[in-house]
Amino acid sequence: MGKEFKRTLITSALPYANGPVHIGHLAGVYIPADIYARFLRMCGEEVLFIGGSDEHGVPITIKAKNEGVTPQDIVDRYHKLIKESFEGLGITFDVYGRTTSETHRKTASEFFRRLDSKDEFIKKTTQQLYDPVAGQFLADRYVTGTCPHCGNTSAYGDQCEKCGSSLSPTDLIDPKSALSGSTPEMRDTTHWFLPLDKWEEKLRKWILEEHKEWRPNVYGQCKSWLDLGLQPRAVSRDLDWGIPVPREDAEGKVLYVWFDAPIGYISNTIDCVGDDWEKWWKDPETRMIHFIGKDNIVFHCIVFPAMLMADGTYNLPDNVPSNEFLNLEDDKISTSKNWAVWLHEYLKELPGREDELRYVLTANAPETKDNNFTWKDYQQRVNSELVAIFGNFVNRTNVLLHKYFDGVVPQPGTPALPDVEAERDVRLAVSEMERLIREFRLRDALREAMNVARIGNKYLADCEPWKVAKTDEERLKTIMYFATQIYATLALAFEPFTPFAATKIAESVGIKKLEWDEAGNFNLIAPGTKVEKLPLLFEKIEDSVVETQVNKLLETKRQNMLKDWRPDPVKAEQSIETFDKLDIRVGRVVECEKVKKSKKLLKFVIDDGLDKRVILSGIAAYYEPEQLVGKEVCFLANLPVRQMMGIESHGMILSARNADGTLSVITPSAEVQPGSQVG
Ligand code: B3M
Ligand code: ZN
Repeated sequence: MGKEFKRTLITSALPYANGPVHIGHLAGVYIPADIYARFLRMCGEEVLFIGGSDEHGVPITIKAKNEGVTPQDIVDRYHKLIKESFEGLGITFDVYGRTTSETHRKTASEFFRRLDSKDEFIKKTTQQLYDPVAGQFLADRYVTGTCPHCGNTSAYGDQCEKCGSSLSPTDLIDPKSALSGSTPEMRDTTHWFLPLDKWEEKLRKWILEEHKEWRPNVYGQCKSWLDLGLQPRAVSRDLDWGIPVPREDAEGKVLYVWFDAPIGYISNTIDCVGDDWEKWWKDPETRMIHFIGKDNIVFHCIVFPAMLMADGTYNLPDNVPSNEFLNLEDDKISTSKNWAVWLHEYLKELPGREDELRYVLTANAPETKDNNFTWKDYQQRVNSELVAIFGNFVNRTNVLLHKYFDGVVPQPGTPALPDVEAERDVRLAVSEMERLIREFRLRDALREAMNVARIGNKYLADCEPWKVAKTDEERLKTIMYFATQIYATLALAFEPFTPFAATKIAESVGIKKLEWDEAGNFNLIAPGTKVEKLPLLFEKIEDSVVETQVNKLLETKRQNMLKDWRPDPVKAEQSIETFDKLDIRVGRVVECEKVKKSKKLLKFVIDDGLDKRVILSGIAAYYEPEQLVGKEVCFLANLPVRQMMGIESHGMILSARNADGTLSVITPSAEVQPGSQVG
């Protein structure tokens, strides 16, 4: 703090290339990192924004195994998909690399070798879980079991997703192999460990004393790790997917994914700038910012810094802005349950709405606590904020300028009080916005950007140019000149947040390069400048659009219910005589209609072969009455008569209750005479 920096290296967590990215990733990491990068670039600062895929580790090999393809197939597929969808959302990485690249293999191997040659590792033989059926050691996610901290029965060998604890496979209670389901046994294996305890004091001083400005969630997590005391951590694994440990006595061992992945930031820097890379990592005048999600805090604040300290030639991160989690419609986002809004699907299904997603995920960012994304809130924010405030001011100003001055910015006269006040308020808002971005308070910063549009709307409402137009041409010129300055300032204020809209505004006034120095400059657009007509910046989202998305999620819920469903246990044994007492028959539906004032009941008239009988059945939610007329159904004929909604029911129509709770009427597979016995 207070230190002057020449340049900023921004990293964003490398997503595992084992699936597409979703709104949780975007809100937590990529949108904030992109906002920050765009803002610093607009300030003319030297910036490098690093992204890329994390292509090693057990998440990849498990996915490959499930699909019966190679890990390489998986990472090739998802690297491409993720990279393209980030581009679609306007995330401006300077490089989007991959940890299966040759540069990375070399960089990570050299990093290990250097630490090894400085004797920074401990080589140790310990007992690890081994799956005798699959014939391999069970690292990380290859083993599941009960979390010793919270009792979650499906914790992974490296982490409990319920309570967030970071675990070792041997911590798990009642471990099971994810490969074969078998109970693992203990076997000896040798690994290389980084003694984190050696760096504990240094880490403690660096974080707890020198970085009190870090977010409370980050600082707090680091403090509790440090207070528990650090242990040596294995940096190798018994796996066949990863970077081989560069030692002769390490056959069959690869680098642990959390050892190689952060080095990926370095490799991707090298891929981006070549020989110049060291200035980004080693020059003390460069500052490094890691954007991550909260489950990655320990790796970025403790483990990776310890690796960098062990090397001794690198900078440490200056800040690690980490977000909490985003839930979706009140449930935890889950890749395995397909409970997510996937970026690649969003881009396809809601084309042209990239800014909207960026906006909503920032306005609702989980910066200080877990937050919730709902489609209702999405619609509400787009319609009442983007459309009604930002879009409204921009479009009104553009239209008025064309109406009165053919789109040419007029020469202003002497400013009046509302003009001076608007200018002052806009300046205040943009300087607040800058302060907040620099403190990584992006939600609040976005609010200040929106305030610029609010000030604009208030300015137009107060000055009423549509009235002044009839009486005072000179005053009208001044008003429209000032409104145009606010209009152009909005391009600057929104560039980090909604870059597509910002570009449109900038292009309409002929600004080629947005420079933050100009924010709040009320001489930004000179009189005589021709402002191009602008189509509506944002359009209202109709109910049907969000309904489609909500229905998609409901369908996912249904699918998950079907997947998780188990039949009830079989009831107690009964004799055939008991069964024979029940008179089950086939009848033909002669009439069927809804029962008035009842949501559940349908009234049937059944031809039972002897007579017609009325039966009520609670299946109105699953059938239109017409669908059933003429059908043959099975019914229980000898139940006592029962009154429902004032109607007598003479029996019960048999139906099966499906796993999702829906009911399906039982019909014979071929035509049968009404009155036939079932049994
Ligand atoms: N791939 C973990 C994750 O996606 C991991 C991040 C690596 S950052 C170096 O949560
Ligand atoms: Zn737990």
